[in-house]
Amino acid sequence: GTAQVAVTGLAVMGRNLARNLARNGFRVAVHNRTTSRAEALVEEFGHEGDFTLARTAEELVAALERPRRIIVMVKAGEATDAVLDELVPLLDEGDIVADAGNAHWRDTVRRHAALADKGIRFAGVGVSGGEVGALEGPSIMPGCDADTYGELGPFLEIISAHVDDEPCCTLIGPDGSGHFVKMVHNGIEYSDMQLIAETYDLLRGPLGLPVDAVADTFRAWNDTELESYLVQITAEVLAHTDADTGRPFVDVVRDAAEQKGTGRWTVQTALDLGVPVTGIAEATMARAVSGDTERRAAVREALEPVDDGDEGGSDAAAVDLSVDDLRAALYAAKVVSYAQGLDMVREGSRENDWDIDPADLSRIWRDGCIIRARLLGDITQAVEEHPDAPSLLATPTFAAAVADRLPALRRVVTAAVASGTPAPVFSAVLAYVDALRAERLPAALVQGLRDYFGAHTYERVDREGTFHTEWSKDRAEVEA
Ligand code: 2AM
Repeated sequence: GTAQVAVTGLAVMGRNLARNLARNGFRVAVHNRTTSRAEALVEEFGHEGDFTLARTAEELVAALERPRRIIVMVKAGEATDAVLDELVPLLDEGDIVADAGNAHWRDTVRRHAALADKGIRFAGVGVSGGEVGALEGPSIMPGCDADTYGELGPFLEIISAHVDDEPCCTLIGPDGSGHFVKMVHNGIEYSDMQLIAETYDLLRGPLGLPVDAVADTFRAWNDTELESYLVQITAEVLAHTDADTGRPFVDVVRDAAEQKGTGRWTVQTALDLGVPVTGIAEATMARAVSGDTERRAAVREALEPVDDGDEGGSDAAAVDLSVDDLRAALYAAKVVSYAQGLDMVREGSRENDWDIDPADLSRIWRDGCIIRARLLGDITQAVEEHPDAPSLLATPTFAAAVADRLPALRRVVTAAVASGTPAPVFSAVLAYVDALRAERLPAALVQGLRDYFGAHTYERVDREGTFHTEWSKDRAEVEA
């Protein structure tokens, strides 16, 4: 065969990746379980480049030069295993299979090991950028062995987004590291979106702006430090009018956010690693609350007669909040949430021996992906200059940035609480910063309680050692 690379799984993401490869001059073999999809691709877009239509897995394998490079873009989970089961017996030692779907990173670790036993090189490739990104240049997060990257990387780097001449694609680390990083990316995406949503809610509620003014506000913010894809499309979505009713689009959409599960995976993994990603966690929980429609209705009704003294309505003076406060708070909260995400990547890397360079992430997230933002350039610089800083919040640039905006963030959370506007991510990241800054935390009391009921022991501030107080006897302290 003479094709340099294959794509199997030609739903919209796979189709667009295949077209992206062909448009960049690569000879691409295309295959899909349901052949009509592959035929349609060649029919419709064949003029864009050099496609080879493969009707079967055998034809796909035969179409490729060696070592073969096969990109799998099917539904994550069982479908991926089904495709691997079909392909692998047809492959030769040294061939490369890259899973570009949204696999759980633990599945990728498992598949990498299983295929390595058979001499097949496996890559888990995180791809972000949606349909348009897949076609025009996504951000790509590959996890694989270095020799595999040598064969596969040049293809991925050429089709990825670029900032100046730098590709938004680099080898993240071994086996599951690419999908791990993609997962954290998606978690950050959850918190970014929820923060934007909370900001919108406060602008419309307590500040009383009409929706078109909120749209204008986000549009103006996109020329500031908040410049980002998500802020830009927020302005567009908010400015959109429903053709049917003439009402703002955002007012006719049912307010129950869905999730495909990567936020949940991020939180589950973070809990396993013991890393507090409170922004991502609250964003994930907020989606669950929004989708809990029956309970929402029941509790709303049950609490209807309760007057909790909230200001309600749109009394901006009563809550002491300005539009500029929200801009500053949104930036600060984003920074905190990114800091938490980067901490999680560092811990995951340590736990799995992946040796991930955190500066790589912010660098390849600068363009192509959903969380692309001006902020990511500054994060890259800070992490490069201070690789050993235990938190992004401990780097000079971002310590100053957050310190400057902390009063605004506090006013935003205060206003949210006073007006009864739920702002779980704003509240959570502020509490996180306050906890990190605190001289003493009430964790000391928690330790005392644990020692009381479970003899779990404690350490002292003034002496080395582990201690237990004999609570049920004379309350003497003993060395444990
Ligand atoms: P299909 O067109 O034959 O359904 C997204 O669903 C993509 O994953 C589609 O290309 C789909 O192929 C493919 N897919 C889903 N389950 C699959 C399976 N078990 N085997 C192969 N491809 C599958």
